[in-house]
Amino acid sequence: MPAAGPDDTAGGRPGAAARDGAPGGAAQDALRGILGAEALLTGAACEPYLVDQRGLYRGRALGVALPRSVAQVSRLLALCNAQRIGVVPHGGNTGYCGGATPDESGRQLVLSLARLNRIRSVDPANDSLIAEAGCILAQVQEAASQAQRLFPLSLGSEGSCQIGGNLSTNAGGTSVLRYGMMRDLVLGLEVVLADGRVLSSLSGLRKDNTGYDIRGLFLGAEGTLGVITAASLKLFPQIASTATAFAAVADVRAAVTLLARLRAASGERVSSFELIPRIGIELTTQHIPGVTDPLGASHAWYVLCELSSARAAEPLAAILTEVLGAALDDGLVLDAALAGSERERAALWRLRETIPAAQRKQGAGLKHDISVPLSALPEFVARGSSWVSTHVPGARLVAYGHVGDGNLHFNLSETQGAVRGELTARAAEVQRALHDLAVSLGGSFSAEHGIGRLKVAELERYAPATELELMRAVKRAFDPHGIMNPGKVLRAAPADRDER
Ligand code: 2HG
Ligand code: ZN
Repeated sequence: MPAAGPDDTAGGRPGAAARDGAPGGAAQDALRGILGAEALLTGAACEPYLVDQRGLYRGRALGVALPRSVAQVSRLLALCNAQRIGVVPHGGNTGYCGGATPDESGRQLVLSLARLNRIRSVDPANDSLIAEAGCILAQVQEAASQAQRLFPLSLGSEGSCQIGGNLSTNAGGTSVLRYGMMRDLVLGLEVVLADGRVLSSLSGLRKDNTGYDIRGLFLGAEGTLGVITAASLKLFPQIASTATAFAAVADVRAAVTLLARLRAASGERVSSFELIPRIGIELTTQHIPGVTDPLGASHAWYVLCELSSARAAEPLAAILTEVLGAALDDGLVLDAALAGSERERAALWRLRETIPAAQRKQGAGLKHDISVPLSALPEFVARGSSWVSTHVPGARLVAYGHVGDGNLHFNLSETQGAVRGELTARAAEVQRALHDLAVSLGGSFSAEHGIGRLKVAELERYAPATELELMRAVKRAFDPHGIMNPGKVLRAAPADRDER
């Protein structure tokens, strides 16, 4: 599906040279006037910004802007809006759906937020901090920790993903079960609108019932409504004790039951509950140096579960041992190991967090980021696995993820020695079957990775017509000329095209 350009009929207006595929000299000069020459990359220097991390898309760009201030972002957007230049906000480039990659026209401007990377303030008494969009997630976690607080968002890519990207994609990760997704961790935003106006609500209020939640619209909008430049984020008490276990479970239903038992026994102490299939251990021990199998015998399914508390004197290990012991007696759990040290805990998490990297090393793969109500998860896995083994017998199912959130990465990997390209050639058919199944069980075809460019057609297929209509109306209201991340989340609607 072609990505929609911001404006294809603007010949004669400023910026037309850029749109016509010429080097865009006038537009580039104007951008340099705002940013300074060194902050506009052109030519080969743009290369790292033109490909998404999965290698699904390769675009071209008019340039890559690296503004240092919100004022520069504002002037830059005002210029792009006037000249109908599409703007593609770009964070740590760790997204899964191509949301930060420009299209192939060479007419779009990549807007990197990397230099807006200050922690503006920390307010421990209000349990909040203000971070600029280009801050790396780990930098935000560190700033919280220095104030004896916790910023709980936790992702495999936390050493390189940027907070602006986390906000724009409403990132999830491994502690959603306890703390919610990125949307739940935000108190306020600073956003530059398509026409350059700046919206700011960074005062860190927890209560502010004053009309529509305009701010909320930018979370998960993937830069299609405006550019988030800073956010006021919620902080929590620091974790003082944890207990982590790796347990083999009888099946997926047993995993769901175990989670319920752990929750009941520990109150709000379950912070992570991740499902790992046998192949997750095989792939990581084979491809990732230093990863070992935590249990002796081989089992079909495992969970990595963690209890944590802000109180040091909490008997978390005792609770975990007791619940796992009872589950062993009942046949829900087949074997289990508790992490006896921080080093052992880190090793368990390394196993979990390197599954995507190990899957990449294995060869081509297909990814499905589905969610269903927890009660339907065993049925989804049973029916999905059976569909895969019947229809794609040559592939290996690598289904893992955030069981506690009803979210699985129901991925497929090419078997070693498979004919190159055979699995990827069937991507559309496999995706259709698995997404249809998730939706038929009341679930979602995109639980935590967003829409980007990859799932625009899926959104059109599964979103209720009224919702799509409203989304398009919101897009028109915020971005009447369609310059903000064109072709991501929504394809340009016919009405938008007429207007141009
Ligand atoms: C994870 O949970 C990430 O590890 C990546 O969301 C999932 O690679 C994937 O499919
Ligand atoms: Zn995930």
